[in-house]
Order: sequence, then C-alpha cells, then structure tokens
Amino acid sequence: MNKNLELANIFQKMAIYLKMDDVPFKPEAYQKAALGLQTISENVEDIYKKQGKEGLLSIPGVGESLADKIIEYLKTGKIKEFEQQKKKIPVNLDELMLVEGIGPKTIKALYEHLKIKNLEDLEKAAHEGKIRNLENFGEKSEKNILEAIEFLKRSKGRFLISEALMVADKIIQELKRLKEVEKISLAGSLRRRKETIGDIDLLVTVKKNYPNGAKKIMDVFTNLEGIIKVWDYGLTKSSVRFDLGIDADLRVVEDYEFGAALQYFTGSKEHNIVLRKIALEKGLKLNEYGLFKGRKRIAGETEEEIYQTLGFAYIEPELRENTGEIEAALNNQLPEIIGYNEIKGDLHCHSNWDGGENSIEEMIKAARKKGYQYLGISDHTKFLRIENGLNEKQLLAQRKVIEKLNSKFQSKKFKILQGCEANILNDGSLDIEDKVLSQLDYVIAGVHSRMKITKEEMTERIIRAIKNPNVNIISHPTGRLINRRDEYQIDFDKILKAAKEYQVALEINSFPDRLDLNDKNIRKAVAMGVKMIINTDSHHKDQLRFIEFGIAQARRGWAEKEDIINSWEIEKILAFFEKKMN
Ligand code: DGT
Ligand code: CA
Ligand code: CA
Repeated sequence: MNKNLELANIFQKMAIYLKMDDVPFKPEAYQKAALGLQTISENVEDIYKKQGKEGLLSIPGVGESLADKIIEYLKTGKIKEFEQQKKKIPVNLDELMLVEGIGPKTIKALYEHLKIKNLEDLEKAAHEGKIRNLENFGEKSEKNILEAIEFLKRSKGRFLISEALMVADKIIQELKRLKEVEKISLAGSLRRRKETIGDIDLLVTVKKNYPNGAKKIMDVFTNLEGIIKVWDYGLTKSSVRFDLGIDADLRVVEDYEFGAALQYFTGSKEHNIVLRKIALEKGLKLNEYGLFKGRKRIAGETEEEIYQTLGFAYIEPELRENTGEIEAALNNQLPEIIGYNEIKGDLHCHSNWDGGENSIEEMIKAARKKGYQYLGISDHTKFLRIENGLNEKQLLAQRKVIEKLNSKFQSKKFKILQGCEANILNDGSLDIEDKVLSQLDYVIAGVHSRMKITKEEMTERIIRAIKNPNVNIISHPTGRLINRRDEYQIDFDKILKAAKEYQVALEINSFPDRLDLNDKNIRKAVAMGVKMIINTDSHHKDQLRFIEFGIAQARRGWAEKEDIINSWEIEKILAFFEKKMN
C-alpha cells in the first residue's frame, strides 16, 4: 500500500471511532480527507517534501488539523490519537465493518458487553444466542448478523461447483420455458467443471421469429427469484447477483456465431489466448463472433467447426486450461477421457449401520435407479466413535445381511459388495483386525485423525496402510476440504509409487467440497499407471448424484476408462482386489 492509501484507511477508521462516541461533524471531515487521498494521483510523501504543509492543504478535504495529522504520520509512522482509539476499543474494523447492518455504535456495544473483536467472535456469539439479550438487540438482529456473515463468507470467496450449478440449473430451467429461447448453454468455469466457480456464465440464442426475443429473455433473467442486484442490463449482456452472493452473466448471441461465442466464453482465458495465436499464425482471426479469413467468416456456428477449421481435434471443455491439451490436440494425442455415463457402481457408501441416513436396501434401490451394476457399502469403523463406527463383530453381522440381500438380487444382475472405511491410525495400522478385514470384499482405508503431522510421518503412515494386504482403496488421499482445510502434507510421488506397487486404487472423492484428488494429482496418477476409483462417500441416498462432480474431476485430470476401476465390469474389479492378496 502506498502512503496515500495507508492514510486514507486510517482516516476512515478514525471516522468510525469518532462516530462510536457520537462526535458531530468531525467524522465527515475525516471521511472527506480519506476520499481526497484516494483520489489524487500524486504521492502524499512527495507533495510534502516538495511543498510542505501548503501542499498538503491543497489535497481535497484536507484542512489545518488533518494536514498536521498527515505530517505526524509521515514523520513518526503513527498518529497518536488513532493509537489511543485503537487501545480503547481494540477491534478488527476491517472485518466488522463489512458485515451488513453493523455500524460503529453496534461494534462498540458488542465489544463493551461481549468482548467481540472480530468476525469469528461475532459469529460465535450469534450462534450461542448471546446477542439477542443485549439492549436494542433481539432474535431478529441476531439472525440478520448470522445471515450477513454467511453472505460475506460466500461473496468474498469462490463458490463450490455444486452451489454454482444449483443456481445455474434454476436459471436454465426458467429460461428454457420461454418460447423465445432457442439454444441455451453454460459457459465459463462452470462448463469446464472447475472445482470452484467465480461467477456463472450463460449463453442463449433467440428463435428467429421473435424480433424482440432478446428483450423478453433479459427481462425475465434480470427479474428471476432470488436476485438481489442487477449489475448490468442490456440486450446482449446482463449481469445479476443472487442472494447466495453469486453473480451470473447472461449473453444473447446470434445463431451463426453461437459456436464462436461458446468457445470464447467457455475459456479458459489461457486456452483462448493460445488458440488465437495459432489462428493468427495461419493468417486467420478468432474472436467471440467467429473465425475469420480477412472479412469472411469461415467458421462460428459450432465449436467443433472452429476447432476443426483451425486444424484441431475437438477439445472437451474440462481440458481447456492450457496445460498441454492444445499440443495434444494438434498431434492427435488427446486422451479419450472417461464419459459421464461410464461409471458402473459406487464403492464408498455409508448406510444407517454407521449413522448414515439410509438403510442398505434404500441405498441399493437408489443405485439401481442410477443404472449401476454394483454398490459397495463401506461404513466407518470403530475408531470413529462420533460416526458410530462398526467394530469387528458388527462388520461380520453386516456381512451376513449383505449376503442375504445378494441372494435376492442374483437373478437381477446386481451385486452388493461389502467393504468398510477403516481408519489409518497414527502409526499406519488400521483399527480393525486383519482377520476380519480379510473376510470383506474390499477395504477402504482413510485418514480421519491427527492430520497435522510432518510430511515424512504422514507419507509413511499412509504407505504403511497401502502395504496392508487387505487394503484396496485409499479414500480422499490428500484430505483437503475446499475453502476450509488445506491438504495434509504428503509426498504424493512416494504414495503413487507404493499404490502402484501394492495395487491399491486412489479415490477421487466426489463430494463437492473434497474433489480430492485434484486435477494435477490425477494426471500424475494417470501418467504413472496408478488406478483410481470415483466414489461419492454418500451418507444419504440422494448424494449418489454427486458422482458427476467426481467424474468431472477425473476428466479434468485426463483420466480414461482404463484408469478408473469402477468403470469396469464387476469381475475385473474383483480380480483387481483379489490379486493384491497374493
Ligand atoms: P471464474 O468465473 O473465475 O470461475 O472463471 P471463468 O473462466 O468463468 O472466467 P470469467 O467468468 O471471467 O469469463 C468467462 C470466460 O470468458 C473466460 O473463461 C474466457 C472468456 N474471457 C473473459 N475475459 C477474457 C479476456 O480478457 N480475454 C479472453 N481471451 N477471454 C476472456
Ligand atoms: Ca465465470
Ligand atoms: Ca463471467
């Protein structure tokens, strides 16, 4: 930050402190000076050096006393009055002032009565119902505070793909009902199925016989339920914000340029830049309106046409990150990435035996409805008490139940496998006796505790589990929670080597806040010939649908069918599990 912005920031805060004490007029003077400092292009330090106090007085909003404050800051790096204010009420104004509906007076009251200093304190107090008891507060204001914090958290960061897709699906549903809409498509990072989304991008074309179609579409779009702000209204582009805090851009384009627009607005920007450069080298021009030779449009109606005319194979949106896909396309070496309909079963599902929502029967019913050929029940094991983890005896009892269910499905060509999700303890051993593990169809092992250990320790710990003859799958191998928790420290190359040697599959967890492995790690696994499995980790039958996020992640990691064991027939998976034993 330069000195102008530093000082502007301090003056803004001093204004807030003055407002806490109901001082008249002065706060406005500080705010005006802050604005002045932000506006001028010249550096305040230079102004003072060249023209002294006179120069400072020429800054908009700066009078005698504030000029002295500026000089004090330039000379000592501090403003005494501000230091005293901070000492009296030591709160994080940067954070608290962002909360919608909270002003200086509220901040002061919250600090004096509840010692609330920052966003974290505020959220905690609101959750504990402490705020409603203060004078001038009530349950309503407490609820508002919580909602505002939630909003803040969301609007500041990027959104999980599941959240963005939920909003996008609703928009698409509403727009599809209009007779004016011809084609409609996702674009941007959402179409590329990135794990987090900045904003939603959508593209539509208007049916020919509706000359005012664009206006109708934009009117409906900008008035959708849940919109809290219209940033931009136009006949070719509009932008809105939904109450979740997520923005959506809608563009209306002509039929003949739909492919070009889709290609352009799908991105990524990095992919497009290289594509445009290649077009230029061929004497062509590529933009959102088409591919041109001189003034003549030679492609633009479809994306395929554009890639083809440029001399490429079609590149799937999930690959368009400029990480080698363009070279691969030019050399006809693009991978045949796994399709969205190629998963034959889900092997990481929890039942109500371990506190999941649904019975094994209900999970089976949901799996069959998805067209799966097999389903694996893999409940937590005993170390995880909070998840009602099963012990050896319970696992064996469950085995009997599953065997019985299987005999029922024999004629229907559906197979239920019994696994478990055992815990990798601190020393790399598992929390279930090998004697029992060996009786299950397969074993998943995962780290669920003590995640903050050194890289060496964590790597050793997981490798020891990989070496266990009964372990077939490592669940969520790096342990990250998107926007909440970083990966644990591991030497992934070593893990890959061990997984390959001991024939263990690494899981791509489809839960939208996990999506672990990430794309880079998936590509490494593919390159090394390490097998993976796309699982949902469902604790409820409706979560089976998350598989699409896991598949998208696998595609982003260039994985083919052969790399993903649950796109295989059941016999082949069982053989893969079995071979490990010997
Ligand atoms: P996001 O929203 O941060 O998750 O990521 P994107 O990829 O959706 O980015 P966004 O929404 O800013 O723009 C959508 C697409 O539009 C982007 O993927 C490529 C295209 N695009 C936007 N701005 C530019 C640009 O300045 N140059 C180029 N070549 N393409 C752009
Ligand atoms: Ca976007
Ligand atoms: Ca956008």
